[in-house]
Amino acid sequence: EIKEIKYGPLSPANRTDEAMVAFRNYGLGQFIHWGLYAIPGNEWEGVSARGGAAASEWIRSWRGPSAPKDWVNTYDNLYKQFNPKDFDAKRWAKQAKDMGAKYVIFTTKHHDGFAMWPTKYSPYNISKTPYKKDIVKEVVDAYTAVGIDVYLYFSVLEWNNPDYMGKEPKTEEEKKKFDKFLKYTRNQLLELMTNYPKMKGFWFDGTWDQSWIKSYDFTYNLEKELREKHPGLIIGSRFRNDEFGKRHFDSNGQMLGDYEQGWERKLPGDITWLEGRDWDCVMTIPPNGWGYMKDWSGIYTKTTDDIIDMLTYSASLSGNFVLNFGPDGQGNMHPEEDKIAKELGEWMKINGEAIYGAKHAGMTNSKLGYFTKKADNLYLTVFNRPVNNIVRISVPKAATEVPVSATLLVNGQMLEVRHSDLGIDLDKNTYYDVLLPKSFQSDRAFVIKMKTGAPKGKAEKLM
Ligand code: H79
Repeated sequence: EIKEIKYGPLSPANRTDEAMVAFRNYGLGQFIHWGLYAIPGNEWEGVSARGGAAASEWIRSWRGPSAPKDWVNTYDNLYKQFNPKDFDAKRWAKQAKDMGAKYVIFTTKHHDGFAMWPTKYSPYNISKTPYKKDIVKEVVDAYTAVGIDVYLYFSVLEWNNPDYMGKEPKTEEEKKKFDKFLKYTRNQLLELMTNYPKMKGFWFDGTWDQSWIKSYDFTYNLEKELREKHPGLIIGSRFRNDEFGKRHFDSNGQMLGDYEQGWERKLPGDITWLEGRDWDCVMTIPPNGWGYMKDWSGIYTKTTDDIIDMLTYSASLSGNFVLNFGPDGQGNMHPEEDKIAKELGEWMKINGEAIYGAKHAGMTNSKLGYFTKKADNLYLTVFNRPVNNIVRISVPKAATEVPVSATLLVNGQMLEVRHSDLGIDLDKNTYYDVLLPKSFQSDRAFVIKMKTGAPKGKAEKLM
């Protein structure tokens, strides 16, 4: 039965305005985690924080015998050393552009509470570092200049703020403190939208504590205000919860926000898991760890092929794939990130057509590869090439749209399409075989682009 909910969604499901259509068509994005945690890079004075902190950007929470003495205090003072001499937002933006990213999500403030912009509302910000300059502004300007939309990552939770508490504020004093914190959060968010009017949306994080969850009246009004002040603003499902404490989705299952924000380092199993919602997947190259990690040895770090797999898989389920980068304390990407960005960009230049603006094709993905569609184009990204060079695509016999011609995206070569059929009435499917030339070789996944149209003629009988 339907529950009466006062604090449900504030924006319509499946928005069709220009900003939301742009979001829906991005395909590929870049995440950047940059903050004070870039300085230690997941270790301190030769001691690795692995195992002692969940991820490199969580190093402040490093405890136990291997943690340096007075570590929290050391961490909180790292800002005095933040002076990234190699930072050049234009270089990052060019790299992202060459990689094929259509949007970037940049950490304005992570859980440590340090602001990468000169906020008026806290002294703990970039202007107090030797670097001094407004990093958020440099990022917004450089990326916007090359046509990449900018989204601002913002952690509500703050580890070092005495006004913040994880639990529900109960005493008068706690209530006063947390009320101050809520006002501060509002001020910062309005400040970000005012300072960087070109920003397209927020990517919220750190909203899981009871203090925030119990503030549903405040957050409801805040979301309303943010939307009013910045028409077209895009907010994910992590920002808010209803009055029953339901996060992401209200108690009636309605999504809160414009896109589903639950796909962090994981992917949906199939299209039915999404029920037509917009979504993004945010992914690290190491298993976990978003901020800079000096040492990538001894862990499985994803390959360019892994990334292409996850990207095309996301597109086949109509979602955006966002690849994370964690630059070091000087403003340089990890060398392996540079390598992956370059290789992914080379692949996207050829095959991006199968990703940008491409949607779920109504076809079943298989080990062969993943399907996307755009207008009357059907794309199949092939990861496992059959040894007989016959790419067999099964289509329900009742289908009114079937593959009628095919080319390879890499070189435009026409491929023969053969309609074959088992000739058995019980078989619900009929088969379209795309024949790959033996001479065609590819080191990576490749894309077959098919034109679809009404089925014609009788099928050849299969043996
Ligand atoms: O910024 C990156 C991570 O640092 C951040 N999100 C990405 C984008 C992140 N923070 N936490 N997590 C990811 C994992 C959260 C784990 C949680 Fe919990 C489990 C939150 C609530 C339950 C662990 C236990 C943290 C708080 C309690």
